[in-house]
Amino acid sequence: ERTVITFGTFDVFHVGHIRVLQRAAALGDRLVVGVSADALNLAKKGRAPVYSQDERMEIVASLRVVDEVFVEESLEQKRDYIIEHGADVLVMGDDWAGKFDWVGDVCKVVYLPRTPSVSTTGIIEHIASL
Ligand code: C2G
Repeated sequence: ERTVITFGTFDVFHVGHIRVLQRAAALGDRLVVGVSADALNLAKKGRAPVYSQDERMEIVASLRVVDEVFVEESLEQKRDYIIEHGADVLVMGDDWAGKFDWVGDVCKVVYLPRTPSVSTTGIIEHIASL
């Protein structure tokens, strides 16, 4: 059995998110998703997500292509999460290209192209302008 792991915030869930998860799932038999903690987002982006980590986890866990979800507390723990979940492949969108090559000693690392012209920031700006 080939396990695929991926990570993300998945805030204000949109079509770019489902497409990367579907493409990640297609690379193996089982898809595990690390959903980034609220505290990690605050540290990384300087703002809290629109949806709480519990809500984001509930949404991602409900998807047909997702087998398991867990909280991603920090970017540095990536190798530990990969080992803990027995992942054979790490998938990330290509906005992260090269950034996680350092886990290449424990699994294969694949960067998939992002879906063009959809982003959480764009959605927030759109709604704010209504
Ligand atoms: N994504 C995509 N196309 C978009 C938007 C996002 O393919 N138009 C992908 C990203 O490349 C990523 C996943 O969807 O693989 C989740 O994106 P974010 O929620 O923005 O995740 P991010 O905040 O980058 O968190 O350990 C890494 C982080 O937790 C990743």
